[in-house]
Amino acid sequence: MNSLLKKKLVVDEQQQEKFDTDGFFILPNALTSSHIDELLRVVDRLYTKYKHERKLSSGAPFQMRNIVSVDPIFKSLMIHEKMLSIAVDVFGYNIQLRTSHMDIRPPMKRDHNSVDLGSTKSFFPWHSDQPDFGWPIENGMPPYMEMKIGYYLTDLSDHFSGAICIARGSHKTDPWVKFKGQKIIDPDRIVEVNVRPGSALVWRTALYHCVSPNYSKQTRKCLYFGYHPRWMRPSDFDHQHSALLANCSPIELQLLGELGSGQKNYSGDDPEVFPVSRYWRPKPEDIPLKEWAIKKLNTKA
Ligand SMILES: O=C(O)CCC(=O)C(=O)O
Repeated sequence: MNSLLKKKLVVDEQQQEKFDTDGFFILPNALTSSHIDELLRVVDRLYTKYKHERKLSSGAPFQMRNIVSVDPIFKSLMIHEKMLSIAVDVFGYNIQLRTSHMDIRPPMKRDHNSVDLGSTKSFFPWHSDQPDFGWPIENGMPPYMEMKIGYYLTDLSDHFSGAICIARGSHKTDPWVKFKGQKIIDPDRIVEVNVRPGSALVWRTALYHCVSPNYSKQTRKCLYFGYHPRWMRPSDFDHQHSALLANCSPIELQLLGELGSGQKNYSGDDPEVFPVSRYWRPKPEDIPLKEWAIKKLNTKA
């Protein structure tokens, strides 16, 4: 049973075409400047706290996972109406969060480890997102297992300012070429996502990606929300803690990996004789995002 809608909520034909062919599209002005400021206040508070607690050096990068459980502002970004509509458009309504993270990358000195973009010896080698032991591979390529939305809170419009770099179309065809006896990513396919604050990147995480060195004067700050089907296991949590789940809406519960009803009958109502996972075979109340999307489509029409 396919969880894709027959029509799109917000994604237009060109965006879908780009997402299918190149594996990504960029949305300038996804966040307002006041929203960026509010997010930055929380990001900075967390960064200051952990920098101190973990005794990080001033140039050390910092990543924090499962941020939706850390501050309500991240949980509310998870249900940002337009961005959630985009996730539903490109991946369907039977989805949940696989991961949510913030990534901080202070300016760095130019050295031999940073110049060679994405090389195995560099600070951030080319990779695609996958669990240990990888995805099942078919005809040399991974299937479509997940997508992410990246939110960029600082200015990344300059070359080498710490922006993510992606290999265009590498979810579909092998991007590696031979150069001087080595395998490198085809330079013609590399896109450095040089964007203004508030931009979002909607992308398939099967794309090979790395990060450009940050030779700018400011610390790069961004957030990622990764979505995958509900029948997979998230990477940041098994079940989220009860304090986070208390007072959540049905849609928030679904996205946080629970049943939308808030009940815990994960194996169905007859687990002794006929257990059936509600992730594998959901009831309508388990996936309120479906009803939400259909209602939105009907009001749009
Ligand atoms: O820091 C970045 O922009 C890249 C993060 C990354 O590799 C990922 O989200 O998988």
